[in-house]
Amino acid sequence: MIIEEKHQSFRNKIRDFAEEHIQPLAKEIDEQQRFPHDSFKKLGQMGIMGMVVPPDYGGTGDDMITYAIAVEELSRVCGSTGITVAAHNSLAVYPLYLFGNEKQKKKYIPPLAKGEKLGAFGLTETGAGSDAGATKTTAELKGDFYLINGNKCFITNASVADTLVITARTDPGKGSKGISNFILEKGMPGLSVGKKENKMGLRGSDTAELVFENVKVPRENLLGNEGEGFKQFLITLDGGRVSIGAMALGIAQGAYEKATEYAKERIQFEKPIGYFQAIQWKLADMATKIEAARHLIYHAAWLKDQNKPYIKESAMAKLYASEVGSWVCHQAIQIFGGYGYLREYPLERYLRDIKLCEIGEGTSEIQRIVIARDILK
Ligand code: COS
Repeated sequence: MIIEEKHQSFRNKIRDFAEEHIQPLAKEIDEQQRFPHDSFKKLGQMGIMGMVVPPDYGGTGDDMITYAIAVEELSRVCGSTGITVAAHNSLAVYPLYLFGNEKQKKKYIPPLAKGEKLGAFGLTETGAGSDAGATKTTAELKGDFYLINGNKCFITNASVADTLVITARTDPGKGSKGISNFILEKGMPGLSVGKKENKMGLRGSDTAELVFENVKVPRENLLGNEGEGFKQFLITLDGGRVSIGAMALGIAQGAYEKATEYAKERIQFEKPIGYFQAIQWKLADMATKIEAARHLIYHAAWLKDQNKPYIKESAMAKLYASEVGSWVCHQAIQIFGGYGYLREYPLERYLRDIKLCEIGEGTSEIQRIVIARDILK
């Protein structure tokens, strides 16, 4: 795995941008549950909304390591911005690029890649979370269109997305092989947004239900072929897991830096608390685990860039970064003591935000299953 000079200079650029434009909004969007539309317009102008696709489709064609750094640096100051960028790129733009035909790609990707439009991925249902193959939403072919009926829940960007990739069952008798993916557009009759969720964390990101009531979707909006949907979304989730790992890494890094600064400033027993070994050992463990998570994430990203298998590695990266990240956020609050528990300081937001990384795009339990299957296959 090689971190090149270009990665370092990109990190400097995105960090400057994040500290200037994203960080100042983080507290307010969390408190108000406000989606910061303008941030994504600006990120679009910087190319961050189309990092996973080449310039032919309006993207930057960056490698996966650069993309992971982008999500990491945004999440270092604001997890909500990090997850919105991750879901848009990895779960909406990327499957369109991977599985779309030329006409679909030319039509849908450029406005997404430039940040003029936002994307979402509708997979999860109330009865189809970890068991994503249990999708109940149906798509019935009626001549030159499909009629889609059903519901999705916990969908990131649901109420702000213009373009949605969703999964539906085209063949009820075929289990996971009877699932297909479709491209939907905001405003299609019968497509509506249901309940907007009031979340513990990532409150500046949008999470809502999607409702399909006889949505007429042109046959040409089928992504790939009928029955390929299950594999398409497992492949999509592999990439998505690297980005959620990067998000956890960024949040952990942000919490760790704040705790380190505090350890140098906070005086107790007439000394900065960083003088005491109880605090030193915490900081040393935090730094070591964060660095290990960073290596796992960049390694998984590098494997993908080399077109090498990375299913196990992306699951390991997400699993480790999210569990270690949660632990780091706990330790950071501990170092802050009573102040860490106050809303006035960002530490409690970091802890609320990072919890999602152990749940979304496959729980930690699912990551362990993916890893174990790969080991035992
Ligand atoms: N990439 C590509 N193909 C994959 C794959 C992957 N990561 N994982 C499995 N496949 C293939 C398998 O090779 C198999 O192909 P064949 O039918 O040709 O043999 C097929 O997909 C089915 O695989 P499998 O039998 O392992 O599927 P399961 O139904 O047992 O499900 C898990 C496996 C649990 C791992 C899967 O359902 C999963 O990842 N669930 C979590 C979903 C999730 O993350 N939900 C949250 C979404 S938030 S957007």
